[in-house]
Amino acid sequence: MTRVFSGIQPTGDVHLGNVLGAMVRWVDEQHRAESLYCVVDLHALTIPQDPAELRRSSLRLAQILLAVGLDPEICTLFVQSHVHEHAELAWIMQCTAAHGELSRMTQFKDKSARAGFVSAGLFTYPALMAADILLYDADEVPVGDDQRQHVELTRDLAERFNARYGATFTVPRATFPASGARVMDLQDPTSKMSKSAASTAGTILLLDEPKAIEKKIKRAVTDNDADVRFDVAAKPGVSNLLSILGACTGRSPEDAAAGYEQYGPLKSDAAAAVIELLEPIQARFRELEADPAETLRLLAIGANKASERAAATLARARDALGLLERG
Ligand code: ATP
Ligand code: LTN
Repeated sequence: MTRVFSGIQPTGDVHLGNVLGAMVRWVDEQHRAESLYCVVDLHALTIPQDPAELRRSSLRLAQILLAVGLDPEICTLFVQSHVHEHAELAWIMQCTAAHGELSRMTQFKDKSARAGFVSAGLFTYPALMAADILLYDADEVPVGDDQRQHVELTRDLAERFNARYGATFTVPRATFPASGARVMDLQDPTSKMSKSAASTAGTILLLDEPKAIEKKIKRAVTDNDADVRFDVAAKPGVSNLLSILGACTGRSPEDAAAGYEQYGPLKSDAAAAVIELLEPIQARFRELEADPAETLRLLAIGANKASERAAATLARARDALGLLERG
């Protein structure tokens, strides 16, 4: 059976792009493949975090993933720092990666140019990501386009290690969502909806109230000709609304366009569809939020399942490298 691994950082507020572009896909995939999903709190440490906020967001993100539909009986949902093998294999991956190849990572170049404090961890981050993936012998890694280069690096590291020390790791491949799953900012529909946007006016947050969702969609940027059709280059704003409406109702954006002659009704229906998608998720989230001990219990079950496999892979790597066994 295909094995899938993916991770999401517990930083910033989850938005509709994360839900449609990643989480909903993970929920589907858990039924098709043996899936592991990880709240990557160690990755969040690459940028200084407020401790209380980090603890809160890690728990909240796990609750959101459960609320969207990850089922701990079907998949393995866990927190990265609960499985210490991630940090250990990350060291081995840092010693497998070349300084030059890490220097070529475009995400590091972007983030380090913007950051006030550039930690060494921000630089070696892709080695930790490679460890995440390789520990579980993942075949597929569902990610956004921005992570393509990191998964390529993971493949190179696995191949290099295998060539030097003998077959140890499975070489994974990245998988990407359909283009309709890319949600754009409602105020600037040529940029993707992102938690790091300057203002939240164009971002629908998972926990936004229905009124706020309606308001944000009503104010979404469109254009002057009132023609409703899917044409990303000529009509980015309208196309984004059609993608959102389509994704929420299980249709292509082209099909979602049928029957609309004006922007008003399209916006009302898009808002209604988003609210219909998010309301039950919000309700389940509120229930989970009221019982943090239950979430911690579910995460411990996930960590136990993950640890078993991670320990076996790390033992293989240690042995291949010639690290002396503990007597
Ligand atoms: P930022 O843009 O601030 O770096 P982000 O909102 O892109 O953060 P990530 O934590 O990088 O969030 O991404 C989590 C997952 O959500 C990834 O799989 C990513 O591809 C997906 N994702 C993020 N934004 C969008 C979007 N606008 N449309 C579709 N998928 C998205
Ligand atoms: N770097 C990713 C998050 C991430 C990840 C992973 C994704 C960390 N480890 C392993 C897939 C597989 C991001 O910032 N979106």
